Amino acid sequence: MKYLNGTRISIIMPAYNEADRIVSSLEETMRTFDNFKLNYEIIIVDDGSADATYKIVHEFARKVNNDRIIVQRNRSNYGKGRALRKGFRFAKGEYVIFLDADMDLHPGQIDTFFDIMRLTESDIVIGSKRHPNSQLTYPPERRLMSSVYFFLVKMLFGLPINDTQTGLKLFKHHVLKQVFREYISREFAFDLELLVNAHRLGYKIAEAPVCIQSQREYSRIGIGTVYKMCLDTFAIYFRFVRNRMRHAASTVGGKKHVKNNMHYHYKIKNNVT
Ligand SMILES: Nc1nc2c(ncn2[C@@H]2O[C@H](COP(=O)(O)OP(=O)(O)O)[C@@H](O)[C@H]2O)c(=O)[nH]1
Ligand SMILES: [Mg+2]
Repeated sequence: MKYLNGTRISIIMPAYNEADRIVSSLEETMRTFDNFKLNYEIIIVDDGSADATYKIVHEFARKVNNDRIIVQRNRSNYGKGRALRKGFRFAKGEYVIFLDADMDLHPGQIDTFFDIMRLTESDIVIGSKRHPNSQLTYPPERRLMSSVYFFLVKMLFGLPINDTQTGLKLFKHHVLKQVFREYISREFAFDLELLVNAHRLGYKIAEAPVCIQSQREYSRIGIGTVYKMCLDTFAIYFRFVRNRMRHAASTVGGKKHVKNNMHYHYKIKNNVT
C-alpha cells in the first residue's frame, strides 16, 4: 500500500454495548494501521450504549493522548446507520472505512480492498460474504438469514453486488459525501439504502473477499430486527420504484421540452407568431 503513503484515511467504528471488547478492538485497529504505515484516524461513535462503552473509550483516548482517536457519542441508541453518518461529519480522510467494533472482520483485510479499488477503478469496495474467496466462521442461522436476504435484495433491486450487509466497507470521501446527502431514512436497512443510492448516482461498487470470525456466541439480531429490516427494505424498494418512474417521466418530459424548443426556434427563424 505504498501508493497510500501520506494519504489520510478515516476509520469510522460504530459501537453499541461493546464495553467488553472495545479497548482490544481499538488497540488491534491501531496496531494494524500502524503496521500498514498509514496516516489514519479512528472515529469511534458510541451509539447510546447502555453499558460503559463511552466511558471506557473516553478514558482510552485520554490515556493514549493521540489525535488519531476521535470519540463521539449519540445520547440514545439511534442505530448503526445514524452512528456512521455522525462519524462521517468528523472524517477528514481522502478514504473512509466503515469497520464494525466487534472485530468479526479483522481490519488487516483492508489492503485487499484498496488493491481492488485501484485495479477495478471503483468508488466503493464492500466486503462480500458471497465472494468465492471469502472464509466465514459464523452461526448457521446467520448464514440462512444472509442467503434469504440476498435473494430478496437481488429480486427487488437487481444491484450488481451480492451482499450489502458486511461490516467492512471502503469509500472515496467525496462519494460518501454525495451519497450521504441523499435522504437516508431507513435505519434497519441502512447499508442497502446507501448502496442503492450510490448505484443510482452512477458510482462503481466492487466486492472484496472477507474472512469473518464471529466473536459473539449469539447474534444480536433477533426476530424483531429481521421484521423491521424487511419493512425498511420494502420502504426502500417503493422509493426506488418511485425514483425510477420519476426518472422515466422526466426523460419523456425532457423530450417534449426539446420538441417545444424546436418548435420555438422554428417560429423565430421563420418569424411565425
Ligand atoms: N446491533 C447493533 N449494533 C450497533 C448499533 N449501533 C452501532 N452498532 C455497531 O455495529 C456493529 C455491528 O453490530 P453487530 O451487533 O455485531 O451486528 P452483526 O455483526 O451484523 O451481527 C458493531 O460494531 C456494533 O457495536 C445498534 O443500534 N445495534
Ligand atoms: Mg458483528
